[in-house]
Amino acid sequence: MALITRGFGGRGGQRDSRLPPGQTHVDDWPVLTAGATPDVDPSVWEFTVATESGDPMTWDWDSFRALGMEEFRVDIHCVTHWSRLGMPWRGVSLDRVFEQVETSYDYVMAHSYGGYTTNVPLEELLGGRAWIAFEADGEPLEPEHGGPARLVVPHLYFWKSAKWVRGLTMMPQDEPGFWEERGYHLHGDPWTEERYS
Ligand SMILES: Nc1nc2c(c(=O)[nH]1)N[C@H]1C(S)=C(S)[C@@H](COP(=O)(O)O)O[C@H]1N2
Ligand SMILES: [Mo]
Repeated sequence: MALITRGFGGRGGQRDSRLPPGQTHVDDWPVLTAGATPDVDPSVWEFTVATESGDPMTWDWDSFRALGMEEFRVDIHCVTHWSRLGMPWRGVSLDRVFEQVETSYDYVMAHSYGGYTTNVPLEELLGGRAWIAFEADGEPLEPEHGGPARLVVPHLYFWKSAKWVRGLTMMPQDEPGFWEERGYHLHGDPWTEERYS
C-alpha cells in the first residue's frame, strides 16, 4: 500500500484537498504577534459581550468555561501562506455564548488584552464554526499563542483568531479591526484568497 505524506502531495502532483490555494502545510506552529505578549492570568481573565442594550454580559474564568467545553479538530490557515492541518483544540463554542446574548446587530468586533481587534460577521461565529479556545495540542494555550484564551475562527484566515481575547462588541455595520485597517481583507476567506483589500 502506498503511503502519501499529507501536505506534500504537490511533489507527486497530487495536492492535499484541505489546503486552500497559495498555502503550504507546516508541522510546527509559527508565532505571529504584532507587539508584545500580554500577561493575562486566569484569575483576572474576563470575557465580555457588549450589545446595543448598553448592559454588557461578563463571565469570569470558571463561569465561562462552565458554558461547555468541547474538543474540536480543525485546519488553520495564515495569510502568510502556512497552514496547519487537523489541529486538536479545546474550548467553548460561540453558539453557547450567543444562546445567552440578545442582539439585533449583525457584526462583531473581537477585542484582545493588549489592544488587538478584528471584525467578523456574527453569522460566521455561529453554527459550530468558532470557539473561545483554552487548549491546543492537548496542552493549555501557551502565552505566545494567545493563552489563556483565544478566539478560533478556522474557516477564515488566522488573523481573525484573536489571541488573548477579552470580549466581543456587537456592531450594526461591519468595521475594520487592527489588520483590516492596515490593508488586510475585511472578510478573509482563505478558499477565495481574500488576503488583502
Ligand atoms: N491579540 C492578537 N491576536 C492575534 C494577533 C496579534 O498580533 N495579536 N495576530 C494574528 C495573526 S496575524 C495570526 S496569523 C495569528 C497567529 O497566531 P499564532 O501566533 O498562535 O500562530 O494570530 C492572530 N491573532
Ligand atoms: Mo497572520
